[in-house]
Amino acid sequence: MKRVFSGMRPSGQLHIGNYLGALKNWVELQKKYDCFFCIVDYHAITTPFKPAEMKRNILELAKSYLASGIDPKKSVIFIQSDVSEHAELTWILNTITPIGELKRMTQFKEKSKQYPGYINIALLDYPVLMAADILLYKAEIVPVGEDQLQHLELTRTIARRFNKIFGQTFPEPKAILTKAPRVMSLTDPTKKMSKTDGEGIALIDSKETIWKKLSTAVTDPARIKRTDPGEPKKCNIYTLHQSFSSKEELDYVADGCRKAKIGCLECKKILAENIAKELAPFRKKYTELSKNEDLVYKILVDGAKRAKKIASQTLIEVKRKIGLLI
Ligand code: AQP
Repeated sequence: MKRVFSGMRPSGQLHIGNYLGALKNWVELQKKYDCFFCIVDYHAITTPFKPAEMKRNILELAKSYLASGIDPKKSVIFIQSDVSEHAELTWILNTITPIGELKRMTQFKEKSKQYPGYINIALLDYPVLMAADILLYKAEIVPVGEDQLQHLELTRTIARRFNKIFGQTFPEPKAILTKAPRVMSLTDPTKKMSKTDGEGIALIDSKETIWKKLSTAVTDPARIKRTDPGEPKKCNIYTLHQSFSSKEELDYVADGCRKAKIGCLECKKILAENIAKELAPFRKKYTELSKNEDLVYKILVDGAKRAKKIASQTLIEVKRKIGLLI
């Protein structure tokens, strides 16, 4: 069975971008593949964070994985820092990764701009840690959002380089994208929706909160007045409809927008209803898990054991190949 690896940073509540871009795919993939889903806490400390909130964020993320339908009987769910091999392999892969390649990464440039007082070596090294995450499990498939494609390409380069220098060891992993690989921000549709911005629709948001966030969201700028016709293709709300609404609703809002038969608020109300409906099972499961957090801890401890078994084998193989005493 082919292996899948993916992870998310415990940096805040998951939003519909994380869900549509990655998480929804994970649930499907576990039916066909041997899946490893990681809580990448070492990645989360590369940008500003509050130690007092980290433990809670890790637990909330584990609950989100489970509430979305990741089944711990089928898939391995674990915390990155519980498996020390991730950091060890990163160190080794650092030795074959030129600094220039890391400085070119878009995410490094963006995060450096966002946090000018926090440009640390680990932020630069983020993609090498990601490569180590994936290669430790010799994963062949990596379901991610579009923003992570550049990092995945670097993982492939690192795998190729390692194989060439030290002998065939790693497969070159392939990315799998969803139909909505880049969900845009509600307040600034030129930017991707992001956890740390806190403006996106969180998976645990109530119907009222979803509506509150959507009601002020940016639409086609051509629609200043209710009677102005618009172009759905230029509207972030219509793009979201494509992920949450039926064919009939899509036709209704597209036609209503183009002919100014409906206003943006009516269009958003339909979307709010549909998002709330789709996320309702997630919220229910999440609430149930919140009453039984001991079970979530147990799943994470068990997951780390299962992950470590494979990670340690790969690390031994790598150390032998590069000539370290073992
Ligand atoms: N807006 C998005 N659209 C589609 N996919 C997205 N992903 C993130 N944002 C979008 C995908 O979700 C997965 C988890 O991402 P992450 O936790 O590693 O962190 P991130 O990419 O940095 O996500 P955020 O939400 O933007 O968090 P912060 O604000 O902490 O940086 C990845 O597969 C990602 O592609």
